[in-house]
Amino acid sequence: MFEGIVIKSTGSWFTVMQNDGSKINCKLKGQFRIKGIKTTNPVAVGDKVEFIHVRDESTGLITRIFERKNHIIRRSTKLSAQSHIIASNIDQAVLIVTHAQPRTSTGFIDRFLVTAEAYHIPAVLLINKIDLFNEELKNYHDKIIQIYSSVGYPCYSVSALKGTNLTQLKNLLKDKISLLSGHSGVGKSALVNAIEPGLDIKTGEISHVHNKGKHTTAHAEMHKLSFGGFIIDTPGIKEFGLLDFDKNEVAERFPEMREKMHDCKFNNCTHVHEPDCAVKKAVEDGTINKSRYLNYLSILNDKYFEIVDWEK
Ligand SMILES: Nc1nc2c(ncn2[C@@H]2O[C@H](COP(=O)(O)OP(=O)(O)OP(=O)(O)O)[C@@H](O)[C@H]2O)c(=O)[nH]1
Ligand SMILES: [Mg+2]
Ligand SMILES: [Zn+2]
Repeated sequence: MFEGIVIKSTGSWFTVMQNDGSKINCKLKGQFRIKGIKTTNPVAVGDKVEFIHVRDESTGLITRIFERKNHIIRRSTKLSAQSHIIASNIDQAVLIVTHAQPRTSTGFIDRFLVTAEAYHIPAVLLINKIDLFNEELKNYHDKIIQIYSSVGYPCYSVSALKGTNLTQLKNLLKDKISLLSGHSGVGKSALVNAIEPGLDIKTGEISHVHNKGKHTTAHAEMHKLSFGGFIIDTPGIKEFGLLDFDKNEVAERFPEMREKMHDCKFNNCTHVHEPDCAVKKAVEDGTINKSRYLNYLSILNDKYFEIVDWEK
C-alpha cells in the first residue's frame, strides 16, 4: 500500500505524486462516491490517496481517498445540477483577474469570493497584465484594488510578461498550496512559468475577434515550486456557477455585509426591500460599495438558486 497526492486528473487517469517526488499514473478502483457531494469528478487534484501497484509497478490503482481538509466546488454549467471539484486540501484560492484581454467582471470576482467564503478558504486577487494599462485601465484598476482591499482581500498587481512584482507573488505562494483560477487567457499558466521557468507549461493566444483565451490548459495540474509550496494551474472558466442554495447565507459571505447585518431591524432581513436595513443604509452612505451590493442582488436572483435541494 502506497500513499500520495493527486497532482493531475484527466477524468479516467490520475497522476499521483509520492513523498519522494516520484509520479505514477493511477486508475480508480470501481465507483467512488463521496457522501453528500454529487460531482463529475469524485477524485480531485489535491486529494491524498492510497494506492496499490498493478502491472509490474508501472501503474497504480487508487483504493482510498483520505478525508479532505477542504475543497472548492463550482457548478459545472448553468443548467446542470452537476458540480465540479476544482481542487482539495488547499491553503489559498488565488483569482487571476485581468482588466483587458480578457476583462474580468466584478460579478465574476464576487461569485468566486462568495464561494471561497463558503468553504472558508482564504482568497486573494491577483491582477495580471498590468503592462497593458493605459490611463483609463489604471484608474479602473485603482478602484478595483480599493474595493477589494477595503473588505479584506489581499490584492496583488503583476505582469507575467514583464516579470513585474513577482517577488511579492513568490512570497505569497511560498510553502503553501495555492489554487489559481480565472477566465481563459488571463495568464494563469504564464504566471506559473514566470515564477518557475523550468516548468515550461503551454500557454495560449488571445483571440483577436473575441478578446478571450482559447482554453489552452485542459486539466488542473499541481506543480511543485522550487522555493517551497505547490501551485495548481487550472483550465479557464467562463462563469463561476454557485453551488449554494440558501439565500439567507449569501450576505454572510460578503464580509462587509456580515459586519453590518446584525443592525438590521429584522433578523431574517434579505437586505433587498426591508425597512431599517443596516446594509442598505451602508450602501447609501457609501460604507458598502455599490457594485458589491449590486452583485449581491444579482447572486440572489441567480438561476442557480432555483434548484433547491438538488443534492437529495
Ligand atoms: N500583455 C500580457 N500578456 C500576458 C501576460 N500574462 C500572460 N499573457 C498572455 O496571455 C495569453 C494567455 O496566457 P495563458 O497563460 O495561456 O492563460 P491561461 O489563463 O493559462 O489560459 P487557459 O489555460 O486557457 O485557461 C498568452 O498569450 C500570454 O502570453 C501579461 O502579464 N501581460
Ligand atoms: Mg493555462
Ligand atoms: Zn438588512
